[in-house]
Amino acid sequence: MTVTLLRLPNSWLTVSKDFRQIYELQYCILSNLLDYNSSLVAPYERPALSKGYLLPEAAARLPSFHTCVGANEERLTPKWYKEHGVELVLGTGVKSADVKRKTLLTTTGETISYKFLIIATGARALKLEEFGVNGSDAENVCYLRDISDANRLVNAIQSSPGGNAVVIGGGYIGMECAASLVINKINVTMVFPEAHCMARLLTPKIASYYEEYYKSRGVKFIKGTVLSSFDFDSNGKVTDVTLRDGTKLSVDMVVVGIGIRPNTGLFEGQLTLEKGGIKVNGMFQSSNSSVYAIGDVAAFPVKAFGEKRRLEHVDSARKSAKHAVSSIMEPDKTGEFDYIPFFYSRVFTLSWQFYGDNAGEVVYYGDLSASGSTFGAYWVNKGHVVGAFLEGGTREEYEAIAKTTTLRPAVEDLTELERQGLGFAVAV
Ligand code: NAD
Ligand code: ISD
Repeated sequence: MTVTLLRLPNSWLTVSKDFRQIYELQYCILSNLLDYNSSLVAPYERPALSKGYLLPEAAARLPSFHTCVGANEERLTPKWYKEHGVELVLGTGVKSADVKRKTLLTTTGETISYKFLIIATGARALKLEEFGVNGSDAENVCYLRDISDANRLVNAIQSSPGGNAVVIGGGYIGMECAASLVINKINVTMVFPEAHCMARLLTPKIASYYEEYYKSRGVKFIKGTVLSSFDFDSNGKVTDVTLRDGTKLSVDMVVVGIGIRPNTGLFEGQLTLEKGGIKVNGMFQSSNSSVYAIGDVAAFPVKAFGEKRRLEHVDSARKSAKHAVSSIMEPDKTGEFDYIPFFYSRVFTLSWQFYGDNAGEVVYYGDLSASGSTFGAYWVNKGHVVGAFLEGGTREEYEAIAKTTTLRPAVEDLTELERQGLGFAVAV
């Protein structure tokens, strides 16, 4: 039986090694449906877009980063889908879904029936208009979610040699794009409302390390304020950015990374939602037993935290995809998903990983004042290590902090934990 893969751009969410088993069943996988017109390429690894794709030399380009190369697995080119009996439907959206009837209606007017549905619709970038600012359509205002956004960003970079960019947002997109702009010799000012960058994850002390490094590379920070309006030239290009604190900045280009919203629209009123996403159990099954949800759109139980989380990261996307497939194919052999959240980023020559939960007291180790150093932190909650961050570690050291957050060892003496530093994790 053929699989219908309804794909819209950048859907590594749907694809895992086990994906090839799918063609034994009748499946439908919905992926990134809202952007369906913007790209006609087979699923790819989105993390490349804010990193290697933006480099001035030897930039990453398709087909090199089709899924699943990021997981060190086979590269799934269009030929792969053909050879494995997977129908790859590009440039087609789903207009409506009827989970009771188990049907989908596509933008081409086709009705598709399914036995199981895996929702991997991901999320969409929040637009400035949602905060009352107009101008997202200007050609030098760039978002970054899919490959067409990345192409637009590359064009803007190439049209602004030695120019000025304002990066709005201090999260993953803001930090990774700012680093790429600097590497492209563009002057960068970052603007975000919080007191420090990466506020969802990092403590002020860790964030300060990265901000100082960025400053040493010429990046300016304007914190505690947001964009208020743009000025445009007669061609509709943004020339100036005015901030709510009154600052006016002259720009050649603007990059916006102000967060995402899960694409749940098709299923609202049909499936139970939680944390802004589709609520699923430990098998990734939604409130309708034939419908599964994975990746950024799924709110799943994180056993170790005793609550549901919606995780926006490639690692949970890959692993949730694999687990959902296994839940469907081998329900008797598949247990509840047991996952420790993992996040990472690479900018300039820096590279960090974080595992677990950033809750509780923070214990730092290493030299956070020296650029290029190895340092880290543990989060200790209710007497147990629940989270661990490490900058500049080796593979073995990252494995050690991952293991530590899985085992959650008890810690009584925080001073002793600080003294042992990375050695504590290595010895666990
Ligand atoms: P984010 O949630 O990481 O950061 C959003 C940032 O925008 C925050 O700093 C926030 O304060 C700021 N912000 C919100 N409203 C604002 C406003 N009106 N003006 C200025 N700043 C505002 O989201 P993102 O950076 O847009 O990233 C989008 C998605 O891509 C996330 O899901 C992220 O996890 C993912 N991503 C991850 C990686 C990685 O894991 N390495 C890399 C790139 C993207
Ligand atoms: O690692 C990443 C990355 O670069 C993304 O864009 O995870 C994300 C997504 O938010 C997962 O969809």
